[in-house]
Amino acid sequence: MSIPLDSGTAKKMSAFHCANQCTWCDGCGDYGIWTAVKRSLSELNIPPHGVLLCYDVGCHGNTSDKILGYRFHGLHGRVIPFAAGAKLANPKVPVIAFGGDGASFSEGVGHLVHGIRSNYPITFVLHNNGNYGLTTGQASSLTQQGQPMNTSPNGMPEHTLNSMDFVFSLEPTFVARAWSGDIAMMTRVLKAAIGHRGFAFVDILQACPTYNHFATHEMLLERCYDVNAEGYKPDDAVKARALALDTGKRIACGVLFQREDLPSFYERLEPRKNCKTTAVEEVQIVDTSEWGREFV
Ligand SMILES: Cc1ncc(C[n+]2csc(CCOP(=O)(O)OP(=O)(O)O)c2C)c(N)n1
Ligand code: SF4
Ligand SMILES: [Mg+2]
Repeated sequence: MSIPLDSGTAKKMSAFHCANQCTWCDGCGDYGIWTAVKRSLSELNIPPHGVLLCYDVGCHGNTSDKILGYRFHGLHGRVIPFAAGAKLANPKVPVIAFGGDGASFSEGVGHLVHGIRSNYPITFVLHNNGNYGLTTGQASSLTQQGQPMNTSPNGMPEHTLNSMDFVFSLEPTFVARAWSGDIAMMTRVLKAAIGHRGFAFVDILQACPTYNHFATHEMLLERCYDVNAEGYKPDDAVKARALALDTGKRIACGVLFQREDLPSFYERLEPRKNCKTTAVEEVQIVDTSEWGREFV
């Protein structure tokens, strides 16, 4: 692990407790993901003041004021550039970005491409509920083709984007999958992702009982299994890609692929090599008026 994660003192999940009431629908998978995030951070001994949690816009984004920690709640589809920028400014702090399937595979898909390609040293958690939840059940590019949704009552006409095939085509260094009803598995996967050297992509299949009637909690409970518990080793990208795509009968969850031999974006920056300080520690007031006069 390249990131020092243990702050030295044992922390409890309750350290992340926030008094604001949750507004998610009954049975929403966001409850499970929210719990697993708190659990993984406390098990890693990361206190609320030792992590940056960056939320996109959407139902999942409403977690931003239901948890303690340094938090950011941005524009739809734009969470990755913010999270990456914050991490580059202060690489000592673990950064976790959260995005919906709508944000990440439509409005913000370009950011996802370059997040993976650049291997920014951040964790990205996809709340994959297969629709635009906050805007009341619009079809997203990950909704099943033909599925009637509020914006396409006759069935979504376009074909569904194969998100895992797409992610693997970008040569990621970490890919994991979990589902919102299995807190123990989400916790294990999140802990591995937070400790990863570069960009960690975590796909969490999330129940949305209000609008997603095609990948329900019950269906996920039946099909999802822990591939690592069956002896699978996540060191072969070709095997991992095939496993990730084969969801017909069973859905492989756990750490699907990881390589730690490639440096992260920060480690590749020449000016930062051998630097003892971080960019935030170098901030100072500089009088630029003299240089400005050249242009007047
Ligand atoms: C650029 C932009 N496009 C559209 C919207 C409207 N909008 C807000 S939330 C949302 C749906 C979010 O869906 P998703 O990202 O999947 O998150 P979920 O609500 O499902 O968690 C949309 C379309 C917006 N705020 N900004
Ligand atoms: S609409 Fe779906 S994702 Fe949004 S709060 Fe309700 S169940 Fe959760
Ligand atoms: Mg969604």
